[in-house]
Amino acid sequence: MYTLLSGLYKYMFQKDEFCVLILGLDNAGKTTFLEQTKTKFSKNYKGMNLSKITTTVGLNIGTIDVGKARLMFWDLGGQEELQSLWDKYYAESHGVIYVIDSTDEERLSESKEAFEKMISSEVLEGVPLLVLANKQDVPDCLSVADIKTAFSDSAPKIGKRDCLVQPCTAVQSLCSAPTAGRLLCRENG
Ligand SMILES: Nc1nc2c(ncn2[C@@H]2O[C@H](COP(=O)(O)OP(=O)(O)OP(=O)(O)O)[C@@H](O)[C@H]2O)c(=O)[nH]1
Ligand SMILES: [Mg+2]
Repeated sequence: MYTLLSGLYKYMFQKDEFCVLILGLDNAGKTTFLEQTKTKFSKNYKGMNLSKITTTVGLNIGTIDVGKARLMFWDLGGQEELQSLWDKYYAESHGVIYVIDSTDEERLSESKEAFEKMISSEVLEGVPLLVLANKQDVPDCLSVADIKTAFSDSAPKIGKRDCLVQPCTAVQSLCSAPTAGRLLCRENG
């Protein structure tokens, strides 16, 4: 009887958990995006002052519920010396959000290099990918189309995995975090 009831309880209330990595160069806006996501989707989370966010050394973790899915975000530091730690988290991730600073044309090729290294990992094969062209509030920033063009020769490495590029303004919470959730839910049935 206990097993039956606990099974029923789990069926009704237990959420499927997915780990989503947030990657990208330093200053791209990853932690800002995570903070906004937590603020928008966690009822009792007040959120921190965005101007107090400093560069991430290590990782930040955030959890939100989207429908029957629980998304655990791991926001990793993007500085060059920290990028070598990214692959330690690949095996456990169900999705990747890659954040690009659309105002930083100078570092776009550096970002593309880090992106290509990441998607070339066999461990991430088939893992859905959401690319955010962040800082769209800044006049004259690169558009999604510009970024797609700059990253176009990465397409063969992306292969058949689900991949979506979206404009984003993390400081104004104008991007859709659950897009990652929807991608994941589709991928995992
Ligand atoms: N204008 C503008 N600035 C943004 C936006 N998102 C983030 N920023 C700013 O970009 C800077 C870096 O943001 P972070 O969230 O710390 O960047 P990060 O990717 O976590 O950087 P690391 O932790 O060093 O890897 C901060 O000054 C943010 O306020 C945005 O949408 N628009
Ligand atoms: Mg950070």
